[in-house]
Amino acid sequence: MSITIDQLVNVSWQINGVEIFNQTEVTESTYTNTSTALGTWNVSALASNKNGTAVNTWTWNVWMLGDLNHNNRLDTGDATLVLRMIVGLTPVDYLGDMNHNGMIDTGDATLILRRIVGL
Ligand SMILES: [Ca+2]
Ligand SMILES: [Ca+2]
Repeated sequence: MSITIDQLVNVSWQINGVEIFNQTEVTESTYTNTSTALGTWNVSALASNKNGTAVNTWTWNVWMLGDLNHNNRLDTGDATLVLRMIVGLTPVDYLGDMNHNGMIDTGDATLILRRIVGL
C-alpha cells in the first residue's frame, strides 16, 4: 500500500488504530508486510502537516494459502474451486497455487486434498 502527496508531510501507518511505523517530511510513503496473521485488518495512512491531515484507509484481507472459499481452513470446497478454475468455470485465483508453480493445476487440488487428510 502506498500514498503520494503533493506536499511534504509526516505519515503515520496504522493497523487497527495502532501505529506500526512513521516517516517524517516525505511526499510518498509505502507500507509492505509479508508476515501478518490471517484475518481482516484495517490499514490506515495518516498524512499531516501544518495545512491539515488526510487519512487513507484500506481493508486488508489475509487468507491462508489455498483457502479459496475464505472459511479459514482447507476443505473439499477449496479443492473443488481449484478444479473449477482448471476447467474455466471459476475465475483463476492464485491463492490456490499450493505448489507455487505460477498456475492453477491438478497438483494444487491434490495438495489441498492431501492436507485435508493429513498426508
Ligand atoms: Ca476453505
Ligand atoms: Ca499450481
